[in-house]
Amino acid sequence: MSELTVPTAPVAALLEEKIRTRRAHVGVVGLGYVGLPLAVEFAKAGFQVTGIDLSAEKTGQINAGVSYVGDIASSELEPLVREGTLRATTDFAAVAELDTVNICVPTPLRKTKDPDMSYIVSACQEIAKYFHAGMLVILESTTYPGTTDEVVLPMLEKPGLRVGRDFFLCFSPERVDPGNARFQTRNIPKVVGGTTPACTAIGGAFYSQALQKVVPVSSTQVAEMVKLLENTFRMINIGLVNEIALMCDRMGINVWEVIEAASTKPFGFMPFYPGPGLGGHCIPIDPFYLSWKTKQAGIEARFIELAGYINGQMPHFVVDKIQNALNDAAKPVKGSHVHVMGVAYKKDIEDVRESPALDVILLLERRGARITYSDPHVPRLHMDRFDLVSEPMETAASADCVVIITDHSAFDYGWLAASARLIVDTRNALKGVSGSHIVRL
Ligand code: SAJ
Repeated sequence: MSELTVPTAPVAALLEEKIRTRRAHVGVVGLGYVGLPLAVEFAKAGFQVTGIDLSAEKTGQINAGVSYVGDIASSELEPLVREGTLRATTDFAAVAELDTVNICVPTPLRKTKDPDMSYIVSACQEIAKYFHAGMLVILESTTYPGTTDEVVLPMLEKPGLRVGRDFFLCFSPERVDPGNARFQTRNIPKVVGGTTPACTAIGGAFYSQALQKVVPVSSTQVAEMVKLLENTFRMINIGLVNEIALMCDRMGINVWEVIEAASTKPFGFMPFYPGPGLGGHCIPIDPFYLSWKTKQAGIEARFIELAGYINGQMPHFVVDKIQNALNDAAKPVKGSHVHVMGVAYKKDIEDVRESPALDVILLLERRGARITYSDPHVPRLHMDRFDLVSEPMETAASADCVVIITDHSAFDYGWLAASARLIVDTRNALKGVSGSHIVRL
């Protein structure tokens, strides 16, 4: 005869009560530009928070109350560490004491444009060692639809533990826009979808304690797809406007004027701008997580592939413009001094990941140009074939050609237009400035 088992309160009710009374011990794995702000928000909401990261340098800085993430001031972090609300460790054994874990690790692409799931897998392998009943796990890393239920869930399941009853699993896309003063972790609506309805409910209750708006959806796949739609939308529209720029260039039409006038339409239009290519660690990458998955399902993501091709062509187009501009000045690219203004992947930030400036510099160097650059946010540019340091903007005055790749606010464009012999402007930074020495995208 089976022994009488005293029915325990449903695990969900116990966990939800811990969350609502803020007695839950919150964990965040991956303390980068997504994880650290999330950890801080939950600590500020009154939870005990433990951050886990592989980098002892990162955890050491956090435990010293020093922030290395632009969106979090040390003055905001230090009190939380001092009062013991937030601590960081490299030891995953801390998971044994946690009630919730958010996974915020990178999801890059391999060179073959296949998803690199190694960070998610290794984080889950470590979490699984200390994982216990009653936990809520939420994956935040951008990934293809199906990852949470097909990759993460099997790594957490243990004999006798059933998802949605004994533990809870969700996906919630990170929407952090580094440097955005208006939208920060706390006030960006938070989409969350669970493996089961009970998971979604717990995930929603969790985020509601620290964030302003929660948007529950019916499954992890929907939540995974939301993020991919958001960023694929941007990537394809940037590709469209880059193709429009190529058309306008061929027809001698000022594409910037076209976009400015189209933007007067008060509905049904959203301006995007042409540029030297597509940089960053989100937009050039996220859509290929989607196209990789759809290929598995036998569907060709043709818009993504085409936009990827067009965006990938822009650095070549820019280098051709530079070559033609030098040619018009009877100067070969070979041996000419080309000065690059701005190498970060977008204005007023320091990140150079996937920056089109890297492609432009490599292409010019292959054609024999001598390259220098100025970027107040990027003091040094170390790449496989060369090692450059940012030079004063005055260097532009002595160059055979200046190319504006990233239109940082810190540049003095009036001085540049008056001082440079020849300028290729890929960002319309010299809008309204005329001169036969200025060539626009
Ligand atoms: N770009 C263009 N033309 C445009 C817009 C962007 O060429 O009209 C280029 C940029 O120069 C850059 C690349 O595209 O090289 C990406 O720029 P981005 O403005 O999309 O900035 P990201 O990569 O920082 O994207 C992030 C994303 N945030 C998240 O994924 C959480 C994206 O969803 C945001 O919409 C974007 O920030 C934002 O709006 O700032």
